[in-house]
This record gives sequence, structure tokens and C-alpha cells, in this order.
Amino acid sequence: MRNLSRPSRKNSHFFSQPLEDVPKEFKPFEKLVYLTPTLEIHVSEEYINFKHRGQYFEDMSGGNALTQSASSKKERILVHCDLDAFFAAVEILHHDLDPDKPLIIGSDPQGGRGRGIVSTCNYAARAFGIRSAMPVSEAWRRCPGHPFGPGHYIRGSRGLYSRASRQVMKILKEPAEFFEKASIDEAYLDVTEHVGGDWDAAYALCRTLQDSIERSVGLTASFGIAPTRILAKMSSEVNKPKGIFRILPDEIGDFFEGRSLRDVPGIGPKRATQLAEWGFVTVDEAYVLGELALGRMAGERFAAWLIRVVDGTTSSEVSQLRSRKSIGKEHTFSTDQTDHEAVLDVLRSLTQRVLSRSRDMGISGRLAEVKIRYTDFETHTHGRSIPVAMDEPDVFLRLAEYLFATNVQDHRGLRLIGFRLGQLDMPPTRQAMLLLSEEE
Ligand code: DCP
Ligand code: MG
Repeated sequence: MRNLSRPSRKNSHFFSQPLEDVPKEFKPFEKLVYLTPTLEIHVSEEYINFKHRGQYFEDMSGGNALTQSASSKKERILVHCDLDAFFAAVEILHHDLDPDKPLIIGSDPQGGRGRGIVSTCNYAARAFGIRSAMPVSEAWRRCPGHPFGPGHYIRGSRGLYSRASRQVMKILKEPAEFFEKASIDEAYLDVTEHVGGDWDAAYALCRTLQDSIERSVGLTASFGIAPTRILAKMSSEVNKPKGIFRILPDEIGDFFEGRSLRDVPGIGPKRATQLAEWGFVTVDEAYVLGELALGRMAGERFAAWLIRVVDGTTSSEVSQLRSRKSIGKEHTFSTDQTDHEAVLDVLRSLTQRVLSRSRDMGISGRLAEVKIRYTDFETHTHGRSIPVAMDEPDVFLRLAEYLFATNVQDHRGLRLIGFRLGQLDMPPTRQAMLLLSEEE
């Protein structure tokens, strides 16, 4: 790993004001480990933040103060919606393809020699055993494309998916007191008040939403209804495609009876294999061990979490902040840039745009991050945090300028510059504003 210590020369000419003007409390650096979105780990002298992947891991650690205060609300009715074979369904709609013919979205199969992976496929292709994230060569082996077999392989077009996603999210947002787009094709809704605490009404609402998405967007969706996030997510899988499944608070135990540990989001293949080696394959088998015995085998934190999942006491908080760890914008130069002053101008404009977006969403942040990618694709992320969350553009402009100036390596061409606002925070009273703001 490269040493990311600061270059000795200070590019102080980049500053409109001297750094000394930055209030004192912004100066202490925080030592953390930073994991970039591309999963390269950079350890730098002054900064650093660890970004967890996967919300259920976060649940295991108890979450932050905001999570705790919101999840202490009494019994909620949550809905998780997940679109069926999303990318494939959008392509079928757009190109008017036959839904009964296997369609595979992913990298070029190159007649079976392609080295990429399958992004997703329709249910006709799943009948051949093709799955998301499978090597495309393996998919070809199971279901070859023209002229050797019925498989239709396409690369897919992102723009189409975002547009369809936006249309769906608009429909889902309508009845939700709290709404959270969790990925391009899934969302959590807290509908407790909307249905007056009535689980039957929640079921009827999901049917209405399902019909409305199919009628106006042409896509099918599956719904899960349950008292916690993780249970709602698991429920939406149960009757896929175009299914609805509900777990009432007193049915959670039955739901886990005989259910594989591997089906629980947050339990990966490694953990499942470890537990299987001890003879535990289903959730109920692990649960009856109790926290102490299970903890001795699999770790206390994991045991406590799994018990809470089955007891239905994990998070029921629905908030855009949970899915959104940061707000960022990047710019890739069409030709590599050696003029660092010009790059800094772009960085300033990106920072302004990020901050105006965060203000629109009623979100503030504690962490400023600048991403620099050099001509040879070497990528560094430099960050600095402030003691309290703010949404003041000037503060972050100063930090962005400082981070760029002190870290950019002289005489190297740049191909990308980015700014990101992290360690987000949102006063609970501002949550309502989020419902009004459009997601990206
Ligand atoms: N996706 C991807 N790469 C992956 C997994 C998913 O590009 N490894 C994309 C393609 C999917 C979309 O994200 O269409 C949603 O992911 P899902 O896991 O919800 O998968 P699908 O919607 O395709 O299928 P399902 O009907 O099982 O939800
Ligand atoms: Mg899906």
C-alpha cells in the first residue's frame, strides 16, 4: 500500500484565506481507518473514517444515537418493497422483449469466454440456474446465446433503470410517514399511522401499491410487511415475484422455524459455514442455544444480534440517513488535467453543489472528503472531520481547498476529482423534510 503521507511542499497559493483562519476546533485530525467505495483501504496520517458495508452489520453494533432514539418508538408497521428482476424487467419493457425467453444482463459473454459477471437476469434465465454475480462464462454454459441456445445477453443501460426507479419511488413515497430508498430497486416505508396500526390495512395498501406500480410503470414488485426492517426485507423475498408476505409480531418465531441461517441478511457464507460445522443450519436451532452458548461459538455481538432479530427487537427506523452514508459528486476530466488550479475550480464547484444538495435535504455533515484519481488510476481519498455537523458551504469549501492543496502530488496529471460530505446528521425534526425531497 502506498504511503499517503503529506507531500512536503505546501501549495499555499491555493488558498483564498490562510488556513489559520479556520476556527481552532476544525484542526484536530481524527485517526480512523478509511475504506473507499472501491474497497481500497487507504490509511493516511490525518484522516480517516471507516465506512461499514451493509446495514445489518450496523444493527449489530447498536447504531447511532439517532437510530436508537427513533427505534425506541413502539411497534411499527414497516413495508419493504423490492422490484422483481429489476434491470431485466426494465429492458424487457423498453425493447418489448418476450418475458418468457431467458434474458441476461451483464458483461459481454464473448461466446462463453467473457470474464465478467452477470448483473441480473429474468426468471426464465433463473430457471437455467443463472444468478446475479455469477461469472458470465458460467451463465453461457448453462444457457448459451445465439446461435447455440436461447439466451439473450445484453449489457444494459443505467439511465433507463434510474428513470424507472424514480417513477416507482414516487409511488411508494406517497403513503409513507417515513420513506427510505435503500437501493435502486428497493425501499422501506413506515406506514404505521397511514394504516392506523392495522396490519390488514397494510396488506391492502401493498396490493394497491403493487397494482399502481404495474399499471403506471409496467414493473412487478414484491412486498414484505413486518415490525422490523430486517423482517420486512426477508418477507419481501418470500413470495417473489409479484408477491406480498406479512409477518405479524406474534408470528416471528414461526417464521424462523426451519429457516436457513443463510437466508438472514447479515449472515454471510463464512458465518453460515462456521455455524453449520457446529451443527446449526436453521435459525431456530441457533436461537434455542441462547445468547450465552451461541456467543461462545459465534461471538457475543453476533449472538446478541441474532437473538434480537428473532425477538423482533432490531431496528424499525426508516430514515433516508440510514441508506445514505454520504453525499458526493465527482468529475472525470475528458483529457487528463495537469493544471491543478483548474482542478481546484472544479472541486469548488462540486463542493458547492454537494452542500446545496445537503441543504435541500436538511442534512448536515461532519466529514469533508476529497478524492483524487491520477492518470494511472491511482486513487487517494483525503478527509478531515469537524467536531459538529454543519451544512455551511464556506466551511466545507475551505476544508476541500485545504485537503486538495496539501495532498495533491506535484506534476502529476489528474483524471478525476471528487468531493463527499460524510458522517451525516439530521435533526429529527428535519426528517419530515426528507419526505418532500426527491432522491437522486
Ligand atoms: N444488481 C447488480 N449486481 C448484483 C446484484 C444486483 O447489478 N450483483 C442490480 C441488478 C438488479 C438490481 O441491482 O436488477 C436489483 O438487485 P436485486 O438483488 O433486487 O435483484 P433483482 O431485482 O434483479 O431480482 P429479484 O427479483 O430477486 O429482486
Ligand atoms: Mg429486486
